[in-house]
Amino acid sequence: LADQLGNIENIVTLTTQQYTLGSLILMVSYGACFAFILFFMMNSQNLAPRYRLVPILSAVVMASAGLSLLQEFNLWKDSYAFVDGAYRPLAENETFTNAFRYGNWTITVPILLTQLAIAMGLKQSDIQRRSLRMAVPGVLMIWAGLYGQFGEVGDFSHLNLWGVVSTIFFLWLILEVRQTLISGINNTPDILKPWPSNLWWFFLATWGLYPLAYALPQLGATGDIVVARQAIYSVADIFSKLVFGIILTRFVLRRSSYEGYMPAAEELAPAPPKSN
Ligand code: RET
Repeated sequence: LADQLGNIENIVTLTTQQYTLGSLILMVSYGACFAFILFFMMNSQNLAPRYRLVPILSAVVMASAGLSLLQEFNLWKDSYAFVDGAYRPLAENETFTNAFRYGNWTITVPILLTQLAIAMGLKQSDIQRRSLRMAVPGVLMIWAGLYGQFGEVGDFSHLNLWGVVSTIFFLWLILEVRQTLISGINNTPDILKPWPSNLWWFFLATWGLYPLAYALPQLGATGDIVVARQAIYSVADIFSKLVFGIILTRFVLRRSSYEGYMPAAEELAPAPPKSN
């Protein structure tokens, strides 16, 4: 069985358009990640100290995801060769796989969940406890999926079995995230209470895209499916990491000023010396 396992990218020939679109999607994804590293770093300056880690962790996520997507981009380029008017897999002794994405999520998913716990204003011991309780099902979900995604070719029993196992961990994770948001709401000033409940829907909508991309090969091993899957992963990545980071940063910015924090540098800096 093991040698029948594989990824559909290695059995499908792409048109020039499909190949270019695939490269483009991967390029925009890593480009967006790298571009936002500095944005998140700068934003940490304006926050109360207890929230500063929120955008800093976003910068770490951006760097980590950017490197892994750059790797996927290079792998994409190496895995296809232009032969007889089409982009053919396995022509250059290299296979494509999305498995590196899963490797990367092992790092980014626990970080994203920790950011959530910090942004909810929980006390230190609760942040640690809640992050751990979310990270455990999160990582198990990813590893089950990582193993499962090698079964996209041929019969789908391996893909589906591990997809179900992974989904069970996902449901467990969803319950843990809900608990974090509920204790967050109790901790959040009235005027900011809509934020955690909107985050709940945002979380479900964006994290829910990943299982769709996982299941997609069952619709057929075609070039359109290969490209559509890169597109779904990219949209999911940009919203669950980048837009999520922007939302959390704006939320903790409001929390900071609501809790009476003023960025000290601006208040206390001496006036610039007059020239002449
Ligand atoms: C898998 C396998 C199929 C079943 C399910 C999955 C869920 C994956 C998710 C991934 C989230 C990744 C994020 C990455 C950000 O850096 C593993 C595809 C349920 C929810 C948010």
